[in-house]
Amino acid sequence: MLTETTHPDPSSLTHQTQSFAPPSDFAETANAKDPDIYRKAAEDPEAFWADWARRLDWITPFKTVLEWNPPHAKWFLGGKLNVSVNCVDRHLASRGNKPALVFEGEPGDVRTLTYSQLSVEVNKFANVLKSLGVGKGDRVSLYLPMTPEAVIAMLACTRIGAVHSVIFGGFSAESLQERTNDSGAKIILTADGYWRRGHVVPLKATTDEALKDGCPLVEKVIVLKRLGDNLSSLHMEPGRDLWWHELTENASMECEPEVMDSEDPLFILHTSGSTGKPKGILHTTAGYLTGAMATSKLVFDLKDSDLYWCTADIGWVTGHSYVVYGPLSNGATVFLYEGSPDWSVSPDFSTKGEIAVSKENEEGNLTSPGSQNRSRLWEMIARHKITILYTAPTLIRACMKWGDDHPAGHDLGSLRLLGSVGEPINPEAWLWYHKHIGGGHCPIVDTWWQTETGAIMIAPLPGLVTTKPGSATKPFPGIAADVVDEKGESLPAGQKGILVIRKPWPSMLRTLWGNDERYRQVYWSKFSGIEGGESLYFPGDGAVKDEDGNFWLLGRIDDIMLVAGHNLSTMELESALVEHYAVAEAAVIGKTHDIKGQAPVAFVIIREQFAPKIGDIEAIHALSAELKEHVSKKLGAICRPDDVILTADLPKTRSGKIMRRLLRDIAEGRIIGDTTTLADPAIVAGLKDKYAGEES
Ligand code: 6R9
Repeated sequence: MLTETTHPDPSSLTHQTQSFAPPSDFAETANAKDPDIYRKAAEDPEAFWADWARRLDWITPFKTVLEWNPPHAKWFLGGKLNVSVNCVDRHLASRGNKPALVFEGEPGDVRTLTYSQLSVEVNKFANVLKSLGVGKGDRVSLYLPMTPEAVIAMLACTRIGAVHSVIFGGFSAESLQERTNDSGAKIILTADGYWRRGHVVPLKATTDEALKDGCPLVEKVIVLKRLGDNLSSLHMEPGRDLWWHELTENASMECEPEVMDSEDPLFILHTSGSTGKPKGILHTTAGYLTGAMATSKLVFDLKDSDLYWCTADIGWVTGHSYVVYGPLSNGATVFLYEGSPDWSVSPDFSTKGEIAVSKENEEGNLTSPGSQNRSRLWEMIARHKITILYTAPTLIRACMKWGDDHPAGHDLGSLRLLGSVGEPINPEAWLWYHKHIGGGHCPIVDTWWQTETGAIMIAPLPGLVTTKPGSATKPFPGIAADVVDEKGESLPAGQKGILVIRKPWPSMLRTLWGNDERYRQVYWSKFSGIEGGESLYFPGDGAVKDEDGNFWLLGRIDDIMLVAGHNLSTMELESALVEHYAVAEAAVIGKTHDIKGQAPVAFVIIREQFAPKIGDIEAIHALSAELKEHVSKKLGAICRPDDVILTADLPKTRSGKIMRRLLRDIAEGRIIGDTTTLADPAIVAGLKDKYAGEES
């Protein structure tokens, strides 16, 4: 179905005229500078991966590289190792005094932990877990803020062979309960709360709610004191709840690392998926770490001198692979930030102690006095001299909306590489990022991958690959990505189709926790009717290759519209809309249409300086009409949206992905389904009223 037509206007997405060759000074010193890496890895991917795996510290070397019984892969069989040893201990001799983590809290408190200090904390906390009866194979729920303790806790689990399951600190009690029960964790690690836009997110209170008759297996809760002594309402359940600092105070600084098999489980991470119960993605030890280490080193070009910042929360896979395991296995220095990108405490308040800036307001809520600060990110980059920034298109577009002045007012000269992840980045945002953040000289790595893939799959090697705004470019060496039709046949350049991975790779998910049948069905059944189809991994994304072999991701297959017989990806229309000077962000969906099958509907956020006044119906209609015309001119009349709705906000998940399913529900007048994973559920109600009022 996807392949009946080619692009209605081939001059749009894949024919971006601009391209950016790696700057020569960057290329000369890049970690990957031999273009032969691609050919060699393609000829013998197993040898390529085995070579990377050998760069880990092994207790017993592996004997067999791969055992592949589709859809089950085992990598580096016979090998024994420990992840915390690879992320901490092995750097102690050469990098003991090098910072491993540089942390800044929202109130402005800064903490640095060297590799030696990290080692002490990891060993101590591993002993704490052990003393509470946690051992190899046991599951542990982490419901923590973005403080160094989150990283310490993850590494402590790996030290004793416990399987961590991180639950994003913005999720509800219900989500915490569901995920904790699904993994069967008997212990939850949490904090009293954390700072977000000057307010406290009360993690412990939410944990209590989740535990109220809800998690029968949970025996203990360890509580980190992030907020100090000011939170009067905190309840500690005797016999169940324990303070982190009290437990660690006298814990031993030495904890023998557990000897783990290559294929022992490392972590479970739930992804929501578009419908139904969250899927518990299972990653194992050696393959995952090999993938995270190799991709960090080559895609981010990590050097010992870098201060690297990935803005993702550890609640997402990006936080697992590119805040913790990838950079630390490479001995890098990682920057961590607790709070919101547009907030600062007022300078009148000292930031000496962690909590010096906090006070309880009249309602008894803890607040930190401060105000909106849309320069916060750039201030931190300038202050700490951050060299690599890896973030999401949603944040880049928010910064575009806030205006160019914020980055312009700060010295971002320390930056040398920029990255993007989470969604397709539209060329307009890519170019803005390149110019206003990267000063025109930083390569941008647009990285396509998934929770399931464990590590980056499609992205440029920044010293080798010429980038084009909007394309994730080439599969990482050793990754056999392709674009195919419904029959699994490879498609030529320019034809839109389904992205597949033809060969197993080390960091691939091994199964869905407790549900191998669903694992087969979701990822491996799409092509099971054709010969060899059971070994084609189906990620659920659409893509098209260009003449140069670059991959252009088109969003989820579900987000591809069939308009009067033409396949249009929502991504292409969104990209065209964002090219209009007045548009900051756009989300397009296909709504059912009697004649055309589906008709595009656009929800558009206007840049602040061009936004019509509320109630100025004439101006609103004129701008909507102009935008319809703009899309029509850019992509062809077939793409003209039936409706353009101007809105202040879009429904997004906590990780910034637009929930198009909800927009479809709104456009088709359906009752809105599950909104629990939304960052702000109120947006949906507002949009629903708006749509009913403005539909033409
Ligand atoms: C790492 C992460 C995975 C889905 C994936 C795709 C979308 C991620 C992208 C991208 C285009 C990119 N996606 N990166 N689409 N270009 N650079 O985001 O994992 O949360 O599991 O989401 O995100 O649709 O299938 P996850």
